[in-house]
Amino acid sequence: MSSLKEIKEEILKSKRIGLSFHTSPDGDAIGSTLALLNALRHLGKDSYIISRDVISDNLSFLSFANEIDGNTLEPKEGTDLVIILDCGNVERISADLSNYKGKVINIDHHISNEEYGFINYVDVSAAATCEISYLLAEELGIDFKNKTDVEINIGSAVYTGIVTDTGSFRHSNVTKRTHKIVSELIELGVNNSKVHSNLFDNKPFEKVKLMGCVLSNIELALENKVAVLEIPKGMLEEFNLKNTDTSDIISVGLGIKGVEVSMLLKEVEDGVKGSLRSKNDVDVRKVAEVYGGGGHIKAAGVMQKGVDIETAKENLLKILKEELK
Ligand SMILES: [Mn+2]
Repeated sequence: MSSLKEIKEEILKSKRIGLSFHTSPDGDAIGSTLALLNALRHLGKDSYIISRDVISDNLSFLSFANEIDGNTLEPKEGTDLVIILDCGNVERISADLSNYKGKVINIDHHISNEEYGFINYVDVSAAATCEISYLLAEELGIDFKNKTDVEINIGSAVYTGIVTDTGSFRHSNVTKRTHKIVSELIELGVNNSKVHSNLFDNKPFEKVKLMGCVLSNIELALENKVAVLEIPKGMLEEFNLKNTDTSDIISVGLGIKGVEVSMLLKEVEDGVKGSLRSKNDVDVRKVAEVYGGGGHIKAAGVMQKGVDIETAKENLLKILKEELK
């Protein structure tokens, strides 16, 4: 793995820097990127967001979140460095780099990372890419003891990614370092309660009704060890929620006594998007990888193209059956 110092040196000698993340960005992708953007702007660096995705409502409170508007799809003229955060492979980047000839730095924590950068900083022990953004900001000279708006804005973004990627500190990816960084964020004055409220107590009414609809059709499979949740084609439109993040619905399945794996299947234009969460020992990344997906041991995702929701479900259950033995 490269060092944060190397990344700092590349940043300092770059003239124009574009930042991007994985498609359908979550709190960690957005948080780690906006933390770095705030730090770069503070250093006076010409830096901007490249994204085909639009910021989701519950993350719009973060500083510069409004710049994630889906309007800049590829690097701007004169860009000599692109930094990708929280994204394991090139296909998932929310930016079109096909015409870009400059350098790419890859900062991530996914074990399946394909090291596609000129510098790859992949720390699989980080609970969130936001942990790395925090350390990189320090490396870049941000002093979190200063407690001005700049540090608090960076800190709030970092806290957001840590909270969302750890399931509010409940997942086994949480380490001593996670809590150490968070303790420094609280000392700095990051309002943890306000961040939680923004993230989780901010659902559109229609979203709660959608959750009700999905939950009323929940099924158990493989001797009640797997919960299956489905969002068939048209359901999101029915509730007027086409661009809403639905990944949080999956955790309800994991809350069921005896369930080891929760699976959410979402029918999209060209196939079925599957999300998998594991409670204990089942490695759902292995299951996702069989169909070209990836992620972490306890949280993974996979896109199955050209199949219907029933086939996608049977495919994943077949692999899961082996894993549950
Ligand atoms: Mn992440």
